[in-house]
Parts: sequence; structure tokens; C-alpha cells
Amino acid sequence: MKRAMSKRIVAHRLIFCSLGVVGMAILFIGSAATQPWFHSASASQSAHHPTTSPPGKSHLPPISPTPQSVQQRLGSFPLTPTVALVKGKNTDPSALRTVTQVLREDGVKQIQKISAQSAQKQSSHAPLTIWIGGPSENAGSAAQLKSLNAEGPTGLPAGGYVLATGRNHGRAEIVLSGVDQTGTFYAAQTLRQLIPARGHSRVLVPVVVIRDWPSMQTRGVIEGFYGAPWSQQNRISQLNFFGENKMNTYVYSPKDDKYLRAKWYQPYPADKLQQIHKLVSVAKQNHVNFVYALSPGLSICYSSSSDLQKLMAKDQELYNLGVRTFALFFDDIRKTFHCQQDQHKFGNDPNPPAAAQAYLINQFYNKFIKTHPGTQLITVPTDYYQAGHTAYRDRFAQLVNPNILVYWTGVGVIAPTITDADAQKTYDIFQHKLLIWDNFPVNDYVPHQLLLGPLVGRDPGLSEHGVVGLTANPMIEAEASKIPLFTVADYAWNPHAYKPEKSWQLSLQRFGGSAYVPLRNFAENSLQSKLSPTSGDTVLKQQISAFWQAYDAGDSIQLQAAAAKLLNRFATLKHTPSELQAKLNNKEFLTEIKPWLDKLTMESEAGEAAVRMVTAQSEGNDQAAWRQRQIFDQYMQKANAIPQVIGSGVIPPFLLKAQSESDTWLQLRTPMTSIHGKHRTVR
Ligand code: LOG
Repeated sequence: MKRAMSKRIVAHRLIFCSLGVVGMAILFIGSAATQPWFHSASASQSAHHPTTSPPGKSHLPPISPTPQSVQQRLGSFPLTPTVALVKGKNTDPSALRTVTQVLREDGVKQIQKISAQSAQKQSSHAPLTIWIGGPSENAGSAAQLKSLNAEGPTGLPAGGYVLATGRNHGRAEIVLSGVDQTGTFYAAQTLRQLIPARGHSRVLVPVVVIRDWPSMQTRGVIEGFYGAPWSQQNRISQLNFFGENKMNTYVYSPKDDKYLRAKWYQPYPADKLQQIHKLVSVAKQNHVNFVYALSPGLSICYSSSSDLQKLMAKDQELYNLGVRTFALFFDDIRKTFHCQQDQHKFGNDPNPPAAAQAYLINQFYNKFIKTHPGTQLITVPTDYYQAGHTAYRDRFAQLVNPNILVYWTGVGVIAPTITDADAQKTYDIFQHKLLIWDNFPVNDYVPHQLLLGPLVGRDPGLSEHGVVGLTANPMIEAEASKIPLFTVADYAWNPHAYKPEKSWQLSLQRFGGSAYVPLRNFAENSLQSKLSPTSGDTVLKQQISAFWQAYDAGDSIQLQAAAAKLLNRFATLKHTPSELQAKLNNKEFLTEIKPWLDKLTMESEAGEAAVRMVTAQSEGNDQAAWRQRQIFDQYMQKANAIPQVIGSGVIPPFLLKAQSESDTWLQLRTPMTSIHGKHRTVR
């Protein structure tokens, strides 16, 4: 379906061109990679996806997730202090709220809200009219799109939209038309990026037609890690962030919420339920589907009807709060039984654990999902990460109702790559639609690391191989997680156009604002993960290798030059924490990353001392070398007292090598040594 539609879009563009719409440019985004991120999975680009055209006048701000198609036409018009907003009967309230907020932020003073009916009868006197809502929401928008020479959204996948701007008989117009309410909300999110506030200067609206839709149906986050769950505040902030980035799914499944795993059978106390209620409503405002998962496998008796009742009673409470998607998870449990009854019932099955879980899942499906309209069920099997067939998987595939979505992490719990071929193979085995549980950027297995790099290594065609979507398991540090999650949103929306480096840069710009430079310096040193084991601070890496080269060659001029550069970089890194603290208005993030900031300071101080120490050694300046060694030791001690890891693969190896060079030098000169004929005590 997607291919067919994309062909239509190409045709649509051609028609535009042949009509001679002057100056139209189709803008797409290319990138130069500085990290080895492009090599991890096949990088096939299908023909129907955007390529960069010579823009010439490309002043469009970057839009993320990358839209499927952007046509920029000649010209722009000012956002006037008075604007008319035309809404229909069913216009999405969140889209309306978002547009209003954007206009206020952009300095619009007067917003005249009018209904589609009255707008059709008499045109407003405002110099700019904004129509909000697609055909199902706002009866007037279709005609407006037509007069702007833009095709409507009908036929786009759920969440698709058209955003068109231009002049209609001399009057400026903006039309936000979703194929559904979510699409209109997404059009509003795109508008937010299209017309960013410009301080005191007037905002100009570029003339565009953006026709956009998600490639992956399900896009989002699964709070599914071990360790301290996110706070209520964290979650609210995340849900807003998901909406802004067109992610539509949040799976509530923190392993350490006792009510969903250890004590899955216990009802929530009223205050906890109230908190979840709030989350469900914030999710709804952001067009995010709140999924509630129970992990009963630590103690459940699979065939017990009273245990089933307890599961259903628990989920009924959530249903009452508005939850419609439920999950039963069986990851990280033993494949043994907790009651004799199960042994009797399933003991002789070709695969007892698969049979027992399938029985429970199907029972729950028949008794709960089928009796609660609008609900659906997801599961994660115990064999969620293996490559290929297992006896358990084969039996599970045979028995579990085909309407149930199956989670898969890719091959390996933390999958370095997820390829189209892997997906197809796994889909063929499970014979159920797959949802990716992407264990990135989760750090519960390496809690001393931050995984701030972009998502890499995921093939672009997964949704053509049985995959309905991807949810990322984030870090314990919620705010910090937003940096990689931004790129996850970009990937899942439009995987064929996804460029990790480019997406990551935009993520840092959006998150960092005026603190972009120090944020990038910090993040460059917090990149390593199983997905990108060799990435790191590229500037520093090059400078370090130039330094050792000059040192090994005994070339003092080169060494001086290399040392100066390296000292410069370490000084920059040393000041990065204070710069971030001064420029970044995000207390929560700064608190989360405090130990890493401290570590960076200590390592950079040690790095400076190391450069001076090695240079002094090389120059035969023993006194200076020894003085620097003492400083180096001081900072190393402080750095070693902080367990957090930063600069992996780059800074610590440099410090260790410097230390070992210094140790060798010390051994040659301890306790007394003769330098230039003079006796001097080194220690
Ligand atoms: C857990 C997950 C955990 C992750 C990374 C799945 C399906 N389950 O090995 O909760 O955060 O690994 O440590 C897991 O991935 N099991």
C-alpha cells in the first residue's frame, strides 16, 4: 500500500512541475557522517524516497521526524498580529491547543476563533486564516486545500496529514488537514517547527505543501527497564515529548513497579491509580496510546481460573481509567511451573511452558479482550531474543491467537543490528505481527553509562517484513533519554529517510538550544553502546593519535603542536560541565548527569596533566614531568572514585597509556638518577 501511495505522490509532484508552479523545490535532507554509524545495517534507499534537490532557497527550518514529502513553493507571508482560526465540529482539541500556543509564542496578539460554518458564509477580516481539521473534523478545509492547489489527506495511513500554506485570492491561509484527528495534531506539531519564534522579528510563513504520514504504525517507548522507575513528573514530560515527536505509544512496564510484576495480583492503592489516571489523560492529549503491561510469570499458576480472575480484575481497573491496549509479558522468567495443576495440564505437551503461556494468553484474550470493545493485546514470549526456531517458539506460534501482537528484541537482547532479513525470518517463525522491543538506549545493564548516541543499525524496511512498529526501552535517566529517543522517533516515522548523524545533531540542537556546543561535547563522550561500539569523541581521538605519533617519533615540534591541540580540547571538556550548568535550562537533566559531569571534569584535568607530563618527559624536563605526575595522580584518584563512565574508548585509554609511559620513565630514574651529569632526586 505504501509503495502504491508513494508512487502517487511522485506523480503528484510531476503534475505540479508540469503545471509550471514556479520555483518549487522539493527539499530533503542529506548528511555527512562523522561516526561509523552508517555501516551497521544495509543502507538501501528505495527509489520512491526523497533525495536532496538543489534547494537554492532552502530556508525551511528542519522538521523532525523527517516528513515524507515537502514541496516548497516560491515566497512567504508574514504571520500577522491578528489571525483567524477556523475549526470544525470535530477538530482535534489538542491540535487546536497546539496551534494556539504556537501562535502565542510567535507573537500573535489576537486569535479570532470561528466555526467552519460561519467562515464558509462570510470570509473573516483577519489578514491570515488558519483552517484546522481534516475532512472528518472540519467540513471547510477540503475546499481550502483545493484552492491552494494541494491534494487532501484521504487515503493516507492513520496519522497522515497535509499542511499547506499560501495565498488564496490574495489572502494568506494555512490549512492543517489530518486524515484523522491524530493527523491534524501532527500537522500542528509540524507547524510548530515550520514557524519557530524569532525573538522580536516578525515570523515569516514559507509557502509549502507538506504531505506526510508515518511509515511505522506503532512508534514509541516502553518503560521496561530494571531499576528506579521514572517519576510521575518524568512521565508527564515524556508524554508531551512523544506528542511533539509524533510517537504514538507508551508502554507502562517498569520492572520494579511491584504492582505489575512481583505483586501483579495486588490491586493498586487509590493514590497510585490516580497517578496512572493522570498519565492516561496526558497520553490521550498527546495522541499517545497508553499500554498497560502485567508480568505475572514470577508466580502465576497458568491454568488457575482464580489467577486469571485476578489478572482481569487488575486490568479492569486500568480499563476504567481509559486504557485500551493491554500486555502480558513473559520475559526473564523461568520456564518452570508454580503449581502442580500446570504440571498435570501441560506437562506432556511438546513444549510445556509455551503451552501454558499460550493457554493463559488465549484465556485472557477470550474473556477480557473480546468482551471489552476497542481493546487489543500484546505479549512478549520468553524466547524473545533468539535467532531462529526454538521448540518453545514453534509451539507458541501454533497456539497463541493470531490477533495478538508479539514483541521481539531483535537477535540478542541488545541487538547491534535489526535487519529486514531477521525480521522476515522471525515473523515466519512466530506467524504473528511483530513489534520491536528495542533495547536502546536502555542502560539498566550498564548503569554507569549514558547512551546518548542516535539509534543505528536498524534496517529501513522492517515494516515491510511483518513489523508493525518499534518501541524503545529507555535509560533510567528520563531527561537524558530524550536525546536518543528523538532519533528513534525520526527513524520510526520515516526509516528510509533516516540519517542518524543528522537526526542526532538536530536532537542536540532542540534539546540544548544555546547550550548546543557544550551539550554536543558532553554527548560525544557518552556515545558508546553495543550498537556503536567504536564511536566516540572523534576530534579527541584524532588529536590523541597525532600526539602519540609525534611522541613515538621523538619529533618535538610536532609534539608541541599536538600537545597544544590536545590541551585545548581537554580544556574545552573541562569547562563543559560549567558551561552546561550556565546555559542549559533543564535542572532535571543536569541533576541526572551530575556524576558524569564530575567525572568529565576529573578526567579532563587528568588529561591536561597527562599531556604536560608526557611532553615534559619527552623534552627531558624531569622536574616538570614529576610535578605533572603528581597532579595527574591527584585527578586520577578523584576520577577513579566516581564509578560513572565517560569518554569510553578514548579518554581512559589515553590516561592509562600516559600513566604507563610515566611509570616506565619513573622506573628508569628511581630512586636517584643522573641527568645531564647532575644528581637529582625524583621521588
Ligand atoms: C528485559 C528488559 C531489560 C533489558 C535490558 C526484555 C524483553 N526484557 O534481558 O526489561 O531492560 O533486558 O537489560 C531484558 O528485553 N532482558
